[in-house]
Amino acid sequence: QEEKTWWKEGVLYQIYPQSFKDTDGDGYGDFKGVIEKLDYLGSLGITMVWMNPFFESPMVDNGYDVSDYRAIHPRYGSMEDFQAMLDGMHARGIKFVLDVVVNHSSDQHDWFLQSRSSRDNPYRNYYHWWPAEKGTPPYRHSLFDPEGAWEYDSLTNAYYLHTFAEQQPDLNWENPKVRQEVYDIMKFWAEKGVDGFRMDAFQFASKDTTWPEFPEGHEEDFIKWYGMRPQLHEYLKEMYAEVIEPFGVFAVAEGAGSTFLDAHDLVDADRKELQMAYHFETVDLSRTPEGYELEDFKNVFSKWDSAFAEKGWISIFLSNHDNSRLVNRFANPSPEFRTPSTQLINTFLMSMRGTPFTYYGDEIGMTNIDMPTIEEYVDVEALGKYQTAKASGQDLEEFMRILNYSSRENGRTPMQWDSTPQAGFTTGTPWMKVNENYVEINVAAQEEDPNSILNHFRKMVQVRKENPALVYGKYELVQKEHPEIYAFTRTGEGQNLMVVLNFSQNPSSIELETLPTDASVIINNYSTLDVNGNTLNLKPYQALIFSVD
Ligand code: TEU
Repeated sequence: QEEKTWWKEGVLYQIYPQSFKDTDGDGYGDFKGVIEKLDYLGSLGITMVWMNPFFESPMVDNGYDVSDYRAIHPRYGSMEDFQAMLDGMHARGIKFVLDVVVNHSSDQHDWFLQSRSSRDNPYRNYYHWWPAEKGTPPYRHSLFDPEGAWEYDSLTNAYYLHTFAEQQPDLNWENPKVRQEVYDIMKFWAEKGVDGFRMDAFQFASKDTTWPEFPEGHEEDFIKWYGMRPQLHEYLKEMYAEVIEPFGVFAVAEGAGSTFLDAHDLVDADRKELQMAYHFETVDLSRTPEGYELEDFKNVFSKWDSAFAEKGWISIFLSNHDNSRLVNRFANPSPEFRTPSTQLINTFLMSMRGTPFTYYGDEIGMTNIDMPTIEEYVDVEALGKYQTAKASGQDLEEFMRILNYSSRENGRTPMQWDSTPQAGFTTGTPWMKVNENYVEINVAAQEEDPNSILNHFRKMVQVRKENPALVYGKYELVQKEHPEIYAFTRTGEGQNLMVVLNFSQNPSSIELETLPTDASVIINNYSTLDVNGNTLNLKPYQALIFSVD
């Protein structure tokens, strides 16, 4: 096995800054708000924070369109506020992970303004241009723009490439100057003391600039066609030597290619590239209201675990700002089961090998909001998908049913702190509506209740920290075929632990060689333990970890 490190042993908490805590009443969360909540973060026991982009930006994609990588968007505060927030985290033993959005910039970035201004501008080849006299460029698919990834710009009679929105032109990573600019930006933040980087959409950074034709329908296999070109690895090695190693920081890639080999090439220690990656197979399991099958869920996690058993490291995540809420997708939002099922899914997240990434609000079981009509949507991805659906004659009613369940807006509503107006998030008008259920689901209410989702989350973070087998131990599936229960062992570091999770809303049972006792139980989301002979009987969504010795 590779080296033991803090980023393997840590628990990461993701903050969407515009939705966390507003202190100046403008309806957007800010750094001062995070500072106000530092003790709360400390009380969770988490050891890392990843914050989504807060840089200067026209906000076409909520900050994933950066117009100045060294400046802070005024709504979040000043550089001094940033430094105070960072110092406050460090004082509490929390490391900070910066979001680095460099597959593309904003079209308002000075580089792009220069680049588009003339064909012989020194910044021209900071981006990808196709001169229109060569005809229409070979089709490239855009993830956000129904018209494709090439945008015509009459100013120089040429097309530029944008994998995401048209206001997010792709940077030309084949240009060594661009790469140097990016490393300089990363150094700027590393010097301020950030401890890690999350590389946004990075698997798409390198392009084949001979622009071959791709076959019809290729976009169905997007990552295969657009991701992980061999040159990407050269650039990552360069980045490692320039930034990662000298500053002793770490970096996690969004996306892990389309094969295990791709993922290993990104993260194995001897590659000297990145340290961690996250894949989309889990979230892909649950993109419609019909939900997922436990069998598939077990398979995805088991196969990724075995692929990384000897070498390399991944993160484990079940939700983030690009997905709807954890509770709706992997647990059970009904009032009767929300608490035990969310506790179960948090138990699972914290007991797998791989660094757990938890998304703000999931520690209290925040849920999706209801947005049945397209008029309410602001997200550039949702609007793009709607246009595509409309243009291709899809059933729009069905489309909206799925969008309402799966859209990114669901995961972006303000944090529910208490039962005062706007959930204690802001004294003004929130940029995005607060979920009506804040009166019931909020931090203050759950602080009071020892059996709340929040207090279980805290306990579970502690359990992970105190049991190194949960971090480094071997994972083995137990009774793979069980239709309701996900059971597995984590063995190593002098420990032998068993995790038993009843994913069903009905009671279920499992026969085990070693059964839990009151003394061997490490965590249980119910106050009861029901053992009968060789059988462990579990309540709906009961989640147990016990020591087998
Ligand atoms: O997402 C990259 C990405 O591949 C998206 O297609 C993602 O899979 C999709 O949004 C899921 O619904 C990153 C960021 O996480 C996302 O928020 C940004 O919008 C995107 O890059 C562009 O920067």
